[in-house]
Amino acid sequence: MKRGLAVLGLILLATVPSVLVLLLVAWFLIDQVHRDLARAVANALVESDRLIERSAAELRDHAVLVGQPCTPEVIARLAEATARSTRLGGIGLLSSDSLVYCSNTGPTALVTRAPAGPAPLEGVYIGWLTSSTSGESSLIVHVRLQNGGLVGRIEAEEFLERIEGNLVGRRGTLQVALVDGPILGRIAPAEWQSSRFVARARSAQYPIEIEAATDDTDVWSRFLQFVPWLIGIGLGIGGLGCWVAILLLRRRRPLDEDLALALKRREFEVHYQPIVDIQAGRCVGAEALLRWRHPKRGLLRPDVFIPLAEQTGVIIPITRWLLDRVRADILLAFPEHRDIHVGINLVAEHLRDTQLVEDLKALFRDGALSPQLIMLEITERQIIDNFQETALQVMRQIHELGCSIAVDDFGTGHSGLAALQRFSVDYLKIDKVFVDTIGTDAVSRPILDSIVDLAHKLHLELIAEGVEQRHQVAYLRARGVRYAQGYYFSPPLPCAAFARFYREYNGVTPTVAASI
Ligand code: G
Ligand code: G
Ligand code: MN
Repeated sequence: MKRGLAVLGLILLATVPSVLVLLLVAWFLIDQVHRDLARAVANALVESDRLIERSAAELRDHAVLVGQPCTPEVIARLAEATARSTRLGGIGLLSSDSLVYCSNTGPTALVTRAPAGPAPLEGVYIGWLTSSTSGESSLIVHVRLQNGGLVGRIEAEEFLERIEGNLVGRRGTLQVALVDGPILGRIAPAEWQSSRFVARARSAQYPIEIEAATDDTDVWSRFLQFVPWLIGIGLGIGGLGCWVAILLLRRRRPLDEDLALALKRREFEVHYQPIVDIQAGRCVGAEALLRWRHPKRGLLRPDVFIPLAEQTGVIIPITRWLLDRVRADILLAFPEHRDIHVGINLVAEHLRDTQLVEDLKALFRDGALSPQLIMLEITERQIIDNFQETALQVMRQIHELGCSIAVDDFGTGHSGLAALQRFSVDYLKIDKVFVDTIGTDAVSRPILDSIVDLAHKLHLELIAEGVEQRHQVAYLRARGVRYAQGYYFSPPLPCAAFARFYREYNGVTPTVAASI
């Protein structure tokens, strides 16, 4: 569950920055398009004002004609001026009552429309003229003088092309309209579809409004230029995220977290190392040794996790589970021969209160298992550490139940001989280091003999541990040591294998249960 959340978090960590970068780029591009459009409109307005001013200046060159009658000579001069003009498509003379009475094409009585406003005085104004045949409007530049004025016509198409500034070439559209008047015209690329982005502005001098627009192909084409970068950034961030994710997921969970769950997940096993009566040549039981089948680290030996279980307190429920397991194993694997003695390892924690005694009582409650079969092993060091009232009481109660007590690893701790007497134990387990001295001239060699003598004087039974060689067995037997365990007889075995060992060693005919 926690791990799932972690994975989700890491995926987000890897993707969110990429998405944010993508959004940022999109926002940046859209903003860029808006600004480009605004700039295009501003440029177009500058061009448009300039075009109107130049046209007005050009018209003023012919101011002498204003007020003259529309003679063929005047018409010819207007036609010539029109032909020479690069901007104007027609020039006319304006009477004092604002009527075009003469133009390059001849006498006329045209009214050009100007946007509503105060009656025009001297100056430059613009208006429009809508063709009665095509319905298209053109821009009319008025230059008003005292006695009349001049007008010049700029074709809408010409006007747009002059102010456009290649916006259309870059997939835009440009439209010019007169304020309170008609749309003069619009130019757009042939495949123009929609105006997703629009910018609009008015001239400060003339009632002209210019609008520029583009569709999103502009954004897309810009976006595509960024794609290689985006892929690079995305891969970079994603890769970094994955790398971190893998590192975090690979990181081993601390063992104590696993240990707390191991019981519930049924990851423990019990192995049995046979204990042999070397005087009688019989297997009499075993020491129960925990194994932890860790899902990732494989089979773990107790020296790795027992200290941890002690620190975290889970040793109490683990031992309770072990006791139940041992009981079930004995009842199942030895249905007829229930004289299997089993040694159970304790820790100091077990001597601090009477919980263990309660657990033991529960174990024997239904009478199926005899308390005499259970031997509780406490190391010498743990006994010394617990030289106190509660520990004494716990051990007394263990004895009252009928179980026996062994001092484990005897000789390796501070030899608390006084403690040994007060605690009244039944067995001493001679540590392997002393058994190893048999047949050598090690300095510690006499200790083994001392332990054996001591045990005899205190009427304690001895169990030699870590016996590996025949001459060790011979020596121990000759010295009167009764029990031994070690690789010479057998390593710790799973229950079924131990049951087989027991039957073979003791020459018991196999029963149905032996095949377990
Ligand atoms: O063979 P093995 O590695 O299992 O033994 C290592 C030590 O782990 C043993 O000497 C024994 O003291 C300890 N040990 C094994 N099983 C248990 C157990 O169930 N409880 C406790 N407290 N110690 C155990
Ligand atoms: O409870 P105790 O600390 O005695 O546990 C004995 C430990 O020694 C266990 O880890 C067990 O697997 C191991 N062991 C048992 N017999 C032998 C043996 O003959 N030789 C060696 N080297 N180790 C043994
Ligand atoms: Mn032990």
